[in-house]
Amino acid sequence: MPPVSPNIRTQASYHKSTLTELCRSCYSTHLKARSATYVTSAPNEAGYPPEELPEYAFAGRSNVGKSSLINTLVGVPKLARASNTPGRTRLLNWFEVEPQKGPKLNFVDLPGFGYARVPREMRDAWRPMVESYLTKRETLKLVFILIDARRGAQEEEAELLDWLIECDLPVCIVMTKADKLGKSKRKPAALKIKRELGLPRPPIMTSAETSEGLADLWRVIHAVL
Ligand SMILES: Nc1nc2c(ncn2[C@@H]2O[C@H](COP(=O)(O)OP(=O)(O)OP(=O)(O)O)[C@@H](O)[C@H]2O)c(=O)[nH]1
Ligand SMILES: [Mg+2]
Repeated sequence: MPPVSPNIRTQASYHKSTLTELCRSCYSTHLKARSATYVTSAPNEAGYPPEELPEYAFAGRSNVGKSSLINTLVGVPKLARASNTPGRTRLLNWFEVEPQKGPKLNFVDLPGFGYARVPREMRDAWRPMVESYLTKRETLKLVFILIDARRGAQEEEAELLDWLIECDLPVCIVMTKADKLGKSKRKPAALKIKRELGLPRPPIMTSAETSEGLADLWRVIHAVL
C-alpha cells in the first residue's frame, strides 16, 4: 500500500473506492498502537505483573466483545483470544501497549460475567477474582464497562457501575457490536443505555468489525492519563 500523499484527493487517476480504501487504511494505522504484546494471565494478586504502567481494564458480560475490542483497538487481530463460546476469558489477562503517543500502558482483559451456562465454580470464582483486582490495583486508571448495543444494560451492568462509583474508580461506558444495529436503531439504543444507567451522556458506540469508535476510546484513554 503506497503512503497517502496530502494531495491524494486531487489525483483524478485514483478511483473513488481506492481513495476510500487509502484514507481508511491511513486512518486505522493512525489509531492502532505502535506495539502490543501479551504479558501474563493470573487469577489472583500473586500472579499480577508489577504495578509499573497505567492500567485500563475492560469489563462486561461474557461474549460482549471485550477481547475483540482490545484487539481492534491495538490493531493486532489475535492478541486477546476472542471466541463465540461465552466464558472464553477465564483469567485476568495483561497486554502491554505502546500507543501512537504518550507512555506505555497496560490493557487488562477481564473475565466476563453473567453467562448461565458456564460451570458453577467458575461463576462463583468471578466475583472475588475481579473485585480483588479492581479494589487493590494501584495503577488502575479507568474501567471500561462494555455493553452489547442490542441488549442494553441489565441489572449486572448497573450493579457493577454503582460499585465502581462507590470505589471511586473512573468508568467509561462503551456500547459494542454497533455494526449489528440498523442505522435507525443506533441512537435510540444509546439513549436507552444512558437512561437505564442514569449516565450524563450516551455511551461511546463501537464496533470491533468496522473499527467505529476507536478514536473516541483513544481520546478517553489519553484524557485520564
Ligand atoms: N459483529 C460483531 N461481532 C463482534 C464484535 N465484537 C465481538 N464480536 C463477536 O462476539 C463474540 C464474542 O467476542 P469476544 O471478544 O470473545 O467477547 P468477550 O467479551 O471477550 O467474551 P468472554 O471472553 O467470554 O468474556 C465473537 O464471536 C466475536 O467475533 C463486533 O463489534 N461486531
Ligand atoms: Mg474474552
